[in-house]
Amino acid sequence: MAKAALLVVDVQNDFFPGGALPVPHADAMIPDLDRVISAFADAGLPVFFTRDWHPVNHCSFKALGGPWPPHCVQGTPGAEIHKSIPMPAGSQLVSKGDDPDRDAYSGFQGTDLADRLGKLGVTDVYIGGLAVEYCVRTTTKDALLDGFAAHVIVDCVGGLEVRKGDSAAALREMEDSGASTVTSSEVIALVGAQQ
Ligand code: VGL
Ligand code: ZN
Repeated sequence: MAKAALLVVDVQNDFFPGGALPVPHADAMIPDLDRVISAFADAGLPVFFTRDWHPVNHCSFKALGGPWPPHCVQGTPGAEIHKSIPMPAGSQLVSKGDDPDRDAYSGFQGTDLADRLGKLGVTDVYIGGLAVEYCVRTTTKDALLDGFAAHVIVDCVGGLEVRKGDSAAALREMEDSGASTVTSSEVIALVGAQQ
């Protein structure tokens, strides 16, 4: 039997408008994402939140030769999960990117996420969050490599669009790797029907 889990990727203040590395219009997806989170919680299905959790001297920061402004520094307000995205009781947090010398976009890289999903008997992961070209893309591809079926919730992701078209290319790349794309309404109907 299929068992679903929800992976909410990096919905942290710094990735929203006003933050250090904002995804344009990221707040537009919050209502749909919140409905999906509630649907999983109501169905008793596991909900995981990944968070980018960098030390101040992280190698991805411009001052250290990386591509990004400082963002999601451990313990700062920018690293907190957005206050309009409630974490249901029992949801699990996965921190990544905490090694100063290693860039880590995927929620599976250097974490025990695969083990935690495996122990729960999860077969299918539904993925939403930020940013679609970086952490959502790499998390989705690693989920597939780890043997999970991966489904990207297209209206619950947003892209940085460093170059125009990056988000669309990322979605194509995930599909080419074997991920499916679904809408939040489809996921909510599916999860509701499993109860
Ligand atoms: C991310 C850029 C840098 C992400 C994290 O969450 O997609 N992007 N660090
Ligand atoms: Zn980062």
